[in-house]
Amino acid sequence: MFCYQCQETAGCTGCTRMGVCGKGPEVAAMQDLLVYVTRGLCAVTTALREQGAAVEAQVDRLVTENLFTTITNANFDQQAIEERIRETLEVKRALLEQVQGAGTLPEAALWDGAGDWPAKAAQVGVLATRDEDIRSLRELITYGLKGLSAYSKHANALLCSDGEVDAFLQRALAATLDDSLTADDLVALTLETGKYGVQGMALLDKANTSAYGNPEITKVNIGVGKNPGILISGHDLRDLEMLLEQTQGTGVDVYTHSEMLPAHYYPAFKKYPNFVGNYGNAWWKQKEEFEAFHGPILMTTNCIVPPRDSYKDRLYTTGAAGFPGCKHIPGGAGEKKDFSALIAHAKKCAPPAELETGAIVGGFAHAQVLSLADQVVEAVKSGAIRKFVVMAGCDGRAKSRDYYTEFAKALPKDAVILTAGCAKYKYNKLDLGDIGGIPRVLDAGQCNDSYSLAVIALKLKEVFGLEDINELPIVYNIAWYEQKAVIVLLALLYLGVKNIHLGPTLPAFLSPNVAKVLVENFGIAGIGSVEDDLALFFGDG
Ligand code: FSO
Ligand code: SF4
Repeated sequence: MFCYQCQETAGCTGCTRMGVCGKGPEVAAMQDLLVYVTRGLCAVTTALREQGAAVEAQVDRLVTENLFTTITNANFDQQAIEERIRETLEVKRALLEQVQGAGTLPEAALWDGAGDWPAKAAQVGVLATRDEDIRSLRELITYGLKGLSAYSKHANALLCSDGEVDAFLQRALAATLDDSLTADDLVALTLETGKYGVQGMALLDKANTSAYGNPEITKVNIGVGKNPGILISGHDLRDLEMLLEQTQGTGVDVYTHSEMLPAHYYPAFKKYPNFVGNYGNAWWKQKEEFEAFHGPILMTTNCIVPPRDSYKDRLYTTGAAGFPGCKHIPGGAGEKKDFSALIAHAKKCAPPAELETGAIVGGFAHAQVLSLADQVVEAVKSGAIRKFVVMAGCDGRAKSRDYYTEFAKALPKDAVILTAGCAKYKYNKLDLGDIGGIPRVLDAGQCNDSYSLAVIALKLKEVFGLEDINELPIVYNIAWYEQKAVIVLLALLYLGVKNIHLGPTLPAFLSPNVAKVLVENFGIAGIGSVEDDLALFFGDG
């Protein structure tokens, strides 16, 4: 196997025997093959679109779900992945018949699934591209598209889609098969991926806020109640809504975990009396925390850590998520999922053990922050707020990520953190206080809500009458882990944001030359020591 798509890749170079995430070589091989057949399908759909033919929404969904399935920690179930390969080959076969001059399509589009799959997978993985710069750019684009697929899929779950995003996604994925493209072509496509990243996140923002209202300032309980509970993790708000509906009057409470925390900020979910609070921390602490929760856990998206036997029978998956031996709740976009098995299971369980007490505050997505715009602008003009520090992104296991806690603690008292994603768990329980009533940690929501941070920055640029987004008193110190962070990064680059610091390590999939392009054109940098970075960000006084 060879996989280097996430920040925790072995030795900062690549997982070759076993994933640090727990992904074994057989699953890795089938994920490689799934990406390969999906690329092939995209070459077919792109050719059809060029011919003027329409592509059905079902095919668009198959593409996004396939890519989502291969995101880090989403799906460890080899059979489920093989089933997707079969389905993709079947859909591709039917569409291929409609392509004029199909013989000129790349091999991935023409492969019909014959032969030994593991042997085929070994020929089509990441290392199949020999040139390290072309490989680096192809993978950078592919990972961005995986993130974009995740966000599109969440919008699809709320019956929203954007045909332009789907058509681009498929065109760009097909382009990663095209040997005639130069490194410069692929750099241009990388930036175009960022453009559609913005569009995809805007789509999801609209889907979420139309369905559930605009996030608002909210205090979220981090303690526990006395009833048995169901813990819901991941990012899918539609799954949460269905779970809340179905648990009404059952005596079972619902708690959010990790990236589901921001659901509490939406007005629509506040009406459910059994929506008790948030339990635990970021994804990587789940082994201890799921054990202590005592009740069933629903993983709606990625961020599964291979479970301990002690709670494996309580772990359920749905959507793109999967783990062998764990029950999977079926249901596609627009379908009602049946969570009765979890509810019956919860009734037999003890209430969650208390991990902590108190509350955390969040809900600072664009509408909420813009409603406070006068106060914020005044604080900046008076000097009460010197700088905003965007610390969005992911959390992870690496000890080196303690940097972010120390950095948050050491920030000057006139700095405000803007955050989104699970990176927040590194500092959202520190009491960092407020500046004239504005909390020093403003949590916009999930990683996709980084879109809100961009909207806020663009609004401030307008209010201050600036030419360039980089003239704002905003600095970027972002933590990344998996591929959704890649699309957020590409989106920020597309919006013209410069000098983003990315840590705790730079992606292994950036070849030295590709890293050089990002450094020279966008000022991308890694992180240093807390002291040095504070001096860098605030040294101008
Ligand atoms: Fe975190 Fe996991 Fe949202 Fe990622 S929960 S790491 S960037 O999947 O998706 O922020
Ligand atoms: Fe390794 Fe990350 Fe790939 Fe898992 S997802 S195999 S940890 S690079």
